[in-house]
Amino acid sequence: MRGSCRAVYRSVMGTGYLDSDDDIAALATPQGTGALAVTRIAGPGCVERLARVFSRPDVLRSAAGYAAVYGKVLDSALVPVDEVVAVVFRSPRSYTGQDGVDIMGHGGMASPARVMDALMAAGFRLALPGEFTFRAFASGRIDLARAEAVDELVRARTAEAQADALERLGGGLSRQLDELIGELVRLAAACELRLDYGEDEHPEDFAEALPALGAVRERCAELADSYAVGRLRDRGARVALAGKTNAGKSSLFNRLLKEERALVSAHPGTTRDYLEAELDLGGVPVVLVDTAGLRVTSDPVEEEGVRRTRLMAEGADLVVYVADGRHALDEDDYAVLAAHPGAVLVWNKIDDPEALSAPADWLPVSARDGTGERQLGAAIARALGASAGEARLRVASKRQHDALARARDALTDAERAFLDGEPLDAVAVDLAVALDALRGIGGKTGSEDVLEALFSNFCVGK
Ligand SMILES: Nc1nc2c(ncn2[C@@H]2O[C@H](COP(=O)(O)OP(=O)(O)OP(=O)(O)O)[C@@H](O)[C@H]2O)c(=O)[nH]1
Ligand SMILES: [Mg+2]
Repeated sequence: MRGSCRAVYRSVMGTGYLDSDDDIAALATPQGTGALAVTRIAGPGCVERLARVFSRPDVLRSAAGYAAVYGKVLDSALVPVDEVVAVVFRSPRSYTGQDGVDIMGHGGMASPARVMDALMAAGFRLALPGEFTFRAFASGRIDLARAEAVDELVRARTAEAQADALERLGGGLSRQLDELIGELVRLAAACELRLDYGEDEHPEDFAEALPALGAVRERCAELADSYAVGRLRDRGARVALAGKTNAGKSSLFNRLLKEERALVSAHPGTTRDYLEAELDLGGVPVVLVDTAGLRVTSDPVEEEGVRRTRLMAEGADLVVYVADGRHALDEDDYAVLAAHPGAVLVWNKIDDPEALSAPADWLPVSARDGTGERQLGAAIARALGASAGEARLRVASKRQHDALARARDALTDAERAFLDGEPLDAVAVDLAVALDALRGIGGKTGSEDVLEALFSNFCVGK
């Protein structure tokens, strides 16, 4: 257990993360019906403790790492509660770095609960959110960037977000940061050397280091910028379909979802309550919202629907404004569009012989026959800023983004200080700030608040 982590424990939630000698247990699979449920345990005494409630204690005790032991979990009256296969991990070759066991039992609501009761009776403590991963971090097995990647991986909702997180978990980001840190250490040493010599002698020597400094600054900036896409892929976006009654919003909603979810009819004012559904648009998990058509109405229920549409549109990351292409735009359309300057503009019903041609900037679409559907998906992804570019490494955590931005700014200051002829002391200070920021990403200089905030948001059982 590292010293910097030990202090965290006292500030965090009473019992907790730094109590690493405890044997902990948690259900690692979702609750509900399923073939299997995995209950995970870890801690220095966890195998011995499990043996107390296991039908074949000696086989379990003598199991080597990676061995699978068949047996039954027993309650305190030694009555079997489930038939399981226990996969044993031996320190340090385990997720946490400690001894651990993944107990594979039957799924469903009842079996895992009875196994957990038996474990609690044997003296296990229920694990805190992210506590297994915290132990992996505390034992030095993974750094903080990889610990975050674990959480991002299990929460990923699209293949793209999952691939990004997997790359970070594999250490892609950590290796890149180590390289940048190494480069900055070298630059800081060069700077110190000049300071030791007395900078009046050869201040220009440090000028040779400027291109390298600029390259590190550039890389920090690129990584910080990758957050916009990384966050979108991680969190997703809300996209609201808005427009007048009968424009074809619900038809478009169904088309994008590829199922007949929303009611469609020629009767204006069909949709009243809004509908939501999740879909994957260019790697971004999008919550698409179908809303009540905008019009002045004397029906109080429909009026409430219109009010909610306006709220939805205001709260959305993006508005897709749908117009009935058979009618010219009027001032009511323009009023809505003025309120949503970034809206994606859809000219619907172009299959209809009476349809007018789409004005400039409007996407010609037919919700009926699917014309323009692919272009619409691409336009939404583009408007969300989700075009991923070539970047292979992406950051998805605000903490990482902020640290990279801090490093970028400090390095910009360092370059400017040198070019302005300021004393090298000033440059050295800026380099130290940048180094500190980059080291913080891996958790090498992690503060207690950061660790607490980070791990307490994890899933239990991870
Ligand atoms: N020809 C043609 N008709 C369409 C198209 N899209 C929708 N319609 C028709 O337009 C009418 C209204 O469609 P909806 O999808 O219910 O329109 P809406 O915007 O959800 O309407 P409200 O919920 O009342 O605001 C229906 O009769 C649809 O069949 C299209 O692309 N082409
Ligand atoms: Mg509708």
